[in-house]
Amino acid sequence: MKILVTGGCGFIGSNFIRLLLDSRDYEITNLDALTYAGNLESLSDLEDHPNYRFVKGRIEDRDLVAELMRQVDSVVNFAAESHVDRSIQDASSFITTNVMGTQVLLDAFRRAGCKGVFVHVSTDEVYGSLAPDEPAFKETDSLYPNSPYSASKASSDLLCRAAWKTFGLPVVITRCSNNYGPYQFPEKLIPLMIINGLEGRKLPVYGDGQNIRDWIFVLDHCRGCLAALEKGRKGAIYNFGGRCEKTNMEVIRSILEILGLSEEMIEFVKDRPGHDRRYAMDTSLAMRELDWRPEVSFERGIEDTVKWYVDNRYWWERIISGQYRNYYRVQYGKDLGVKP
Ligand code: NAD
Ligand code: TDX
Repeated sequence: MKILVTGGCGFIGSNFIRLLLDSRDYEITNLDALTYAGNLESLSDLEDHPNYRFVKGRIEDRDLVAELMRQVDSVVNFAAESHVDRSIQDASSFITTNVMGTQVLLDAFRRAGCKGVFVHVSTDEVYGSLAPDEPAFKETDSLYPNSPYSASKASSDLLCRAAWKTFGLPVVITRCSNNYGPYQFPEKLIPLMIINGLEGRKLPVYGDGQNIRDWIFVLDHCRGCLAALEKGRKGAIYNFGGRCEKTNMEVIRSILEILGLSEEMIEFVKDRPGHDRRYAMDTSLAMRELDWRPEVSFERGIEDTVKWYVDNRYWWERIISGQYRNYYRVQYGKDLGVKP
């Protein structure tokens, strides 16, 4: 099988490519724009793998996508603008990439007559926010996105559904809860808190710190995406989650404890506007149809993750200094052509 993985230089995409190259004999093309969130260094050890190639480009580039689509069977679409706070500052790139880019991929997949599957990777945030006593989200729930980010992801899900209904495109949509693990960009809660702790900086907690997220180790999510690619029912939506609801304060306390640091490092800051209170996922459909379940406990996953950031200072120090942006020029002899 030949697979186009989009956004493969991001957090989840790079872990997914690693999993594929370790466990399958598929040929992978990684199409990534190398925005600020894309880091070629996350896959530097796999650059020369015979089943892997990197193409720098945007998913909304029709000509490039059409050409690549003629060379593959299936698509796994991770490419997105993914940070809620940035979408509150400026939503425009979220519309371009998440909405328009997804439609370009769908159109090109159809026109090229790809024989495989189009897996669209989405998020629990499309369902909105839960009250403390409400049941976990099901795939049949209505969409109530609350941030520009989640609204753009919900829009892309609906475009995928429309492609399935109108053209019979073999689309599978996955919706996952909050991921954590190696190679996550240090703007997201867990890597930010680990790195601030290691650097002796304050840990900024939004609002009262009682917002609840369902945390899943990234490899469990990647296994789910692979199951969706290989076994997913066409037209289906599958929820993935870690069955691990925790308040932000609980997560931060676990990190401080592993690092042997005091809670005095915590600083309560202004809340995120429109901050979703709680997410929780009902994953029974994926468990039944894909024979999937999360395998890594939070206790093990967070230990491993903290250890990874301690052991891989080089990786995140180059992000903080901006040095990671030079890697493309060093490897490919060309400028990135985009501002960080
Ligand atoms: P990320 O921000 O770490 O990575 C996104 C990648 O997409 C980067 O490599 C970036 O360069 C690339 N990209 C951005 N715009 C592009 C464009 N126009 N064309 C080509 N490439 C582009 O994101 P992530 O956390 O790895 O998330 C991956 C996907 O999973 C996203 O679709 C996100 O919505 C979804 N998701 C993430 C989480 C999570 O907890 N991180 C949970 C559920 C779903
Ligand atoms: O500095 C912070 N302080 C803080 O209290 C940051 C960055 C976050 N938070 C809070 C906000 C959230 O309640 O922590 C929680 C997690 O925040 P993020 O890491 O920004 O994730 P979230 O907004 O929950 O969205 C994530 O999960 C779903 C991903 O970024 C999305 O891409 C994914 O779709």
